[in-house]
Amino acid sequence: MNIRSVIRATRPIGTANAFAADVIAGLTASPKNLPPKYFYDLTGSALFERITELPEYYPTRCEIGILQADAPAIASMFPPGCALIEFGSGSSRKARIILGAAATVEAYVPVDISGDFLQQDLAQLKRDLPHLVVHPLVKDFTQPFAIPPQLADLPRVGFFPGSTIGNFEPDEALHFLRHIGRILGRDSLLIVGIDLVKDEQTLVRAYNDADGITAKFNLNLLARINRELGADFDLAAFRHRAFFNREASRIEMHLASTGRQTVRIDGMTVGFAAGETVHTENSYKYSVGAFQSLARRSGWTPFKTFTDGMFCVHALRMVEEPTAYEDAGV
Ligand code: AVJ
Repeated sequence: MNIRSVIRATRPIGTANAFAADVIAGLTASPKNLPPKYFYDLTGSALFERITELPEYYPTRCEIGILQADAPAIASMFPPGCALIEFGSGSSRKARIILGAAATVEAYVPVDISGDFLQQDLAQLKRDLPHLVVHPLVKDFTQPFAIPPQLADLPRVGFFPGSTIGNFEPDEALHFLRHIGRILGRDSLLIVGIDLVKDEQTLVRAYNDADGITAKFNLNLLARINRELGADFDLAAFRHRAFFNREASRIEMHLASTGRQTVRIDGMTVGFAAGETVHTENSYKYSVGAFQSLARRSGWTPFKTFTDGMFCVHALRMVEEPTAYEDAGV
């Protein structure tokens, strides 16, 4: 079946044809772009793990350092007997740091679209913290979902580490923070990690590592399109580009075509001019004040920050009743 017929298909959109549809939409747009969520197939996830260990890539190390240093202070804000709800947990490594210091947490609810996530991690977590109720939810956390009924009455603390929110456009980040507010409800707390804006050299190096792992991570997107959609991208004919866009306060990653070329994707042809790029990722960087202002506009009240000067973990509180989806006006 070719891609156009996939796009036309009337059956429910599954993950494979959603990928095909997003790839075609992005590569026929001007300027060309691809959604960063598709970086994370098996190969891409392994490459991302290697990125987090690179000397140049400071965010993961810094956030873990902050969580370790400030876990007791963070835990001291938690209401007794609360549920810790993690958005897009992947590995429970960061939650574990908090859970180790927060004996008062009654339940841990990791929410992730990938069903095979952390089964092993969770088994180990249950052994380490036998009092803890662990209740994973296999859900797309960007969509509304209900807290399991047996946990619904517990006070709620949200956890969204990893600067993942930096992948969203600022208005999308605002919507997402509002959405989390509706899921967690009034009086909830939210712990969110976001990378800080800083000097250009540090930022640019973090996305242009000497070993070229970030380049491999970026190019894997084209390799994945070849593997899964039968395209014929020549990976040697594209170069990794990453730079800081100061006006927009974001790192941009692109794949630049080394020359004029055409690529076939299942019967369709996409042309590239020499030097033309596919924009593959934005990673927004926020000052403490800029993120707090975004949080306020999403209905959250900034409560406390934990920072090492490189990365910031924000604690936010939902003081008012969150606005309903229909009358949010955003
Ligand atoms: C997982 C989105 C936080 O933006 O720093 C790392 C992804 N891209 N190197 C980031 C990423 C290139 C990362 N986030």
